[in-house]
Amino acid sequence: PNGHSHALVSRSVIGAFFQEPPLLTNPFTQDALLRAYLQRHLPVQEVEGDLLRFGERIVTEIDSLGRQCELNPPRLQQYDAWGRRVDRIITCDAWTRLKHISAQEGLVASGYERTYGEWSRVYQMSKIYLFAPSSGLYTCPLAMTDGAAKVIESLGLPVTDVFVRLTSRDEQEFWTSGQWMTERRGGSDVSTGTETVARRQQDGCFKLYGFKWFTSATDADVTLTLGRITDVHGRTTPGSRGLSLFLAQVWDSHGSSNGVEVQRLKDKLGTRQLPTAELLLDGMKAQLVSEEGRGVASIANMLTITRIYNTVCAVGAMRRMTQLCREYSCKRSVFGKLLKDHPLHIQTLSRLEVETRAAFLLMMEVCRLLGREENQTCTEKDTHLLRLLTTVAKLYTGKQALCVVSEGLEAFGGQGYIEDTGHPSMLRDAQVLSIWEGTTNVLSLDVLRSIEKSSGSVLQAFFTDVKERLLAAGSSSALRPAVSSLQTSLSGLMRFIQSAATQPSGCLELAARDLSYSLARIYMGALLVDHAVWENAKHTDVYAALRWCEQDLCPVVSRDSTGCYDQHAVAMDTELVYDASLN
Ligand code: UCC
Ligand code: FAD
Repeated sequence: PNGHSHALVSRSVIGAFFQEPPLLTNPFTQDALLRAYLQRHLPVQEVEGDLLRFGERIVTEIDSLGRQCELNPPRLQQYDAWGRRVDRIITCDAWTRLKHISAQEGLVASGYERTYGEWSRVYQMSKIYLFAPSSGLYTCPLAMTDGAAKVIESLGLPVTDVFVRLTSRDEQEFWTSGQWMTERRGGSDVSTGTETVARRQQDGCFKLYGFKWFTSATDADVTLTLGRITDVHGRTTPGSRGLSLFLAQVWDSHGSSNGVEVQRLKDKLGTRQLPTAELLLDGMKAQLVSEEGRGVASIANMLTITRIYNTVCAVGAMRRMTQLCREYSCKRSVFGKLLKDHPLHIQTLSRLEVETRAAFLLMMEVCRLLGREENQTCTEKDTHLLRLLTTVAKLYTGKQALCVVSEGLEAFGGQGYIEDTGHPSMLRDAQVLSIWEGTTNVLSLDVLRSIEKSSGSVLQAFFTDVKERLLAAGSSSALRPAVSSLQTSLSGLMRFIQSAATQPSGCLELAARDLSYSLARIYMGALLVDHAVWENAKHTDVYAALRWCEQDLCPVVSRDSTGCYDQHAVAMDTELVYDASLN
């Protein structure tokens, strides 16, 4: 009898207001900087058309597949019903579909077809950048696949069949690769940490025995991995000189493993879409693909590619977050007006936009340099810059992505924290970007390695390039404050490096992270200025450059003045950190 009043009550409890959610629309059309960059450097209609179409496919098909991968994470079936060990990694259909789409779209292939000559990597990475935030982390196997193809190509390995599969556009033929470097003793310190041994077989192949502690996308068809070759007495050479690089097929066509036991799948904070496993190698048949003892140097080609992908995915995440925040600000009304009409909110979004733009331009510059290297159009300066900036970009954008994504979540208020909006997974996934493929500190030390190994030529290339870009902007009065602060920072950096060269080597090591940040901020500033002086640039490009250059561009100089790189600071840092435990 009181059904009517129930309806009223339930309506009054639920309320009539429902917030419109942020909508994903074509990420290519929404990306003014990407379009401007391509218009400036690669104004090819075919490229624009392909990205426009691909952007639409991301909205209508790919984004929901990526989400399904998050909701249906991989499982490990270790035994069959009859007790046989099977070690089957079961992934969802959406994961397989993303593999097929990756092949169809030539996400790896286009890097090797080189249709656009030295701009081929820019084209390929533009697609990866659009794809990444919707891809359910399928970019991870793609990164390693591209890295493996790069190793095969650069070392001229006689494994054409594998190369063809890794770079195939045919979804049935397409293979992915793993990258197994980390063992329990060390993921950074690979040369001490690798205990896997490789025993030579009579047919010239090797069998590998060891334990790989982190292996992502373990459903990969092949893998590159490191091991120590035993001599006739079963002994191995310690350190980096004892490591060699191997290529192995992981599963055969029936899904049986090649001497690999999957110990367990990792239970991770994020990257849940991705099967990451601990593997026992118990006689995995493998082919030696480097000179004996040149394993680390040989896998470095793979690291270059995977670190560039890391950067591309970091910037992709930042751009997706800013796009969604912008969209939401036009729908969410608070205190009587839309978020977009609250200047403080827009100032917050504008800061995220500046970070994203700076990161984007650095990412594109690294991709451009990679494309030049692969098309033999690289100058010596380009080669040095590629070596340095690959590392600098990975370490800096990994950290930026986490900050931008975190701040972006706040822009949705409480909804940013709610699982089924899909936003929290962006934060979880951003956290890994500064850990895998080399942590921030380890990569900062790699920056030092690249400088030392080139006897400073890498730094020389950096200074020359920044100066050239600033010189070209010299006549712009609007940009003068940015140019001037970049020049001051550059001189300070030069003085710091000259003085550090006379200090004990520990000083430079202590300064490595701040030095890397300084290189990143100065270079990003120079790129923003360079973009802003382009004849078709907008006044917002000038504004972005000015805003970027207002921050401390050279923390290594400001921190040095506090004495934080001298030996006394080491002792004090130690006391501070272990304050409680030293009592
Ligand atoms: O984390 C991983 C996969 C995650 C999933 C994939 C995600 C892809 C992104 C997708 C985003 C969604 S795989 C594990 C990654 N692991 C690392 O990155 C290791 C971090 N540790 C380092 O980078 C260390 O610095 C080591 C391992 C490279 C240090 O090894 P060594 O043997 O102690 O170092 P050495 O002796 O300094 O270097 C040995 C040789 C040298 O060459 P030669 O012998 O000719 O003098 C170095 O110059 O290797 C060369 N080398 C390099 N060359 C070392 N690093 C590099 C480099 N970065 N570029 C060029
Ligand atoms: P450690 O080396 O023990 O580092 C601990 C801390 O010490 C870090 O903060 C580091 O910055 C710092 N540190 C280390 N050395 C120095 C130094 N010299 N100076 C100053 N600070 C230092 N690995 C693979 O090989 N293949 C994979 O597919 C793979 N997938 C992964 C997937 C996920 C989700 C994760 C989280 C990791 C994966 N890894 C993979 C492993 C990853 O590459 C390593 O975890 C990473 O390189 C760090 O190594 P570690 O864990 O041994 O840390």
